[in-house]
Amino acid sequence: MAEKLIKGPVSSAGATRAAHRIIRRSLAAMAKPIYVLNGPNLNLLGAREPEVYGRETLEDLRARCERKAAALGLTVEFRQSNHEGELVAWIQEARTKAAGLIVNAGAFTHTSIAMLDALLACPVPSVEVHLSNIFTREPFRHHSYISKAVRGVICGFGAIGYELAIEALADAIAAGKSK
Ligand code: CA2
Repeated sequence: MAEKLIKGPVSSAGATRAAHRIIRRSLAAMAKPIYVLNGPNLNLLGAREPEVYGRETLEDLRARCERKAAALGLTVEFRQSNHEGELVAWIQEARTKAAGLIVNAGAFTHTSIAMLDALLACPVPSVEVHLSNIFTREPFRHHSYISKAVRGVICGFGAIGYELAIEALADAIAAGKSK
């Protein structure tokens, strides 16, 4: 047994080097922010439909994400756009600039093959988030084009869903997951 303990690290120098490589990569990834991208009309949060989307404003959501990320030793780049092309450009930017990606694509969730294609081409781990439970709402909200391209989907938990997504990404980033 003792012999095994002594021999282990010496005979597994290759494995040790590989482990160091993974740690170096994870640390480098953690130096990059998690991109949190919000789609159309989410700038109206807090102003209308609190029974569906909650009372928090988009700025509250930003502060919540920043707090959660900081607690996990991460940072966030939090953005919102009403324009599909701008969201596509930001997903493309995330390919090299982000450690991970959270997307609430708003109504583009249910329409955008362009966002799906951008996400499929994005090598960083990503999570789709919805404030509301899209499956208990109108049938046209039940299908998401982008789900196919993400690691996981969180919906129906309101603002906390963004925090859950950050936790999931922190785990994926630390594990050196590429997608
Ligand atoms: O539940 C979500 O997070 C959604 O992505 C929100 C989108 C909706 O189209 C998706 O089906 C589900 C809509 C965001 C609109 O947000 C508003 C907030 C306040 C007032 C009006 C719209």
